[in-house]
Amino acid sequence: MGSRGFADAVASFDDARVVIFGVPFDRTCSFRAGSRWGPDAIREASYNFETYMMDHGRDILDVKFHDLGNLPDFSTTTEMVKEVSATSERIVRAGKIPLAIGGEHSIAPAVVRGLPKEVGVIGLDAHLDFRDSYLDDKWSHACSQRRIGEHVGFDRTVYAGVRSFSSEEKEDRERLSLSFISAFEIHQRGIERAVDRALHAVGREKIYLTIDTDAVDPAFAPGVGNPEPFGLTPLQVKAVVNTLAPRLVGMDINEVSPAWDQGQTALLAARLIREAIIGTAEK
Ligand SMILES: [Mn+2]
Repeated sequence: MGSRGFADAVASFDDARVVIFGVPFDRTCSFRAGSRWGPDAIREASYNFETYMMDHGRDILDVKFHDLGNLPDFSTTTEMVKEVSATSERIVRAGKIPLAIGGEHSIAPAVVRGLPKEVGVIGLDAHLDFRDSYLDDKWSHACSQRRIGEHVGFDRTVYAGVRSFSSEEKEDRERLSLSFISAFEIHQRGIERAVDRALHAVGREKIYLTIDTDAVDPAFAPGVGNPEPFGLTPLQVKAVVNTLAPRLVGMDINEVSPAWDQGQTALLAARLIREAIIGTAEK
């Protein structure tokens, strides 16, 4: 491991309920590179927090979790997808919850492929990520939901917080009946209603959550690869994580690019990971 593990990840692999691993991969980045530094920056930020979480009334040390460290620096998406899927599958087969830290959003479908297909996928993202291919790569970060939908079904995945897609993505979305929840709808009608709608849309008990940090407004989380105005607030994202955590069979958080801010984006990601971990014990 290049740096310290995630704070309070003191359990062994065998004892852990949640297993963290980092994927420092940003080779399909189209605008601002640097999410390869995300996993270690998020781990470093994780030491900021108390183990007691006052809003949950419990201590994160009550939940056993382990940090595997980072996967290697892959040179191609093919290689990355193969190894990330294998790692995810190994964790799932051991009866544990994989929690991947990116790296870019291209890691998400790779983690999902390690899970059984009977899972609903809820994403938070400024972007629909529904291109069939981008810059000649089907595993680009811009295709994350397309690849996820191919695995679990286009009616079993929904991204929320969306405020940007191309005209081709719009056509494909309509043709393939992919639903989404816009950031504007969330601001008008509230985050609780959006989570209800997302759960209803995917129609599964078991949920995989993928958080592209650019779902959050760049005023709060400027350290991302593709910042997009009109985003969610940190508290709205916390509400999503708190609601979904008891049903999670896997999660990733991606696109934190620490060179582009003063550390606040990694700090938020670290806190959201802690919210997810403690929430898995709130069945
Ligand atoms: Mn995005």
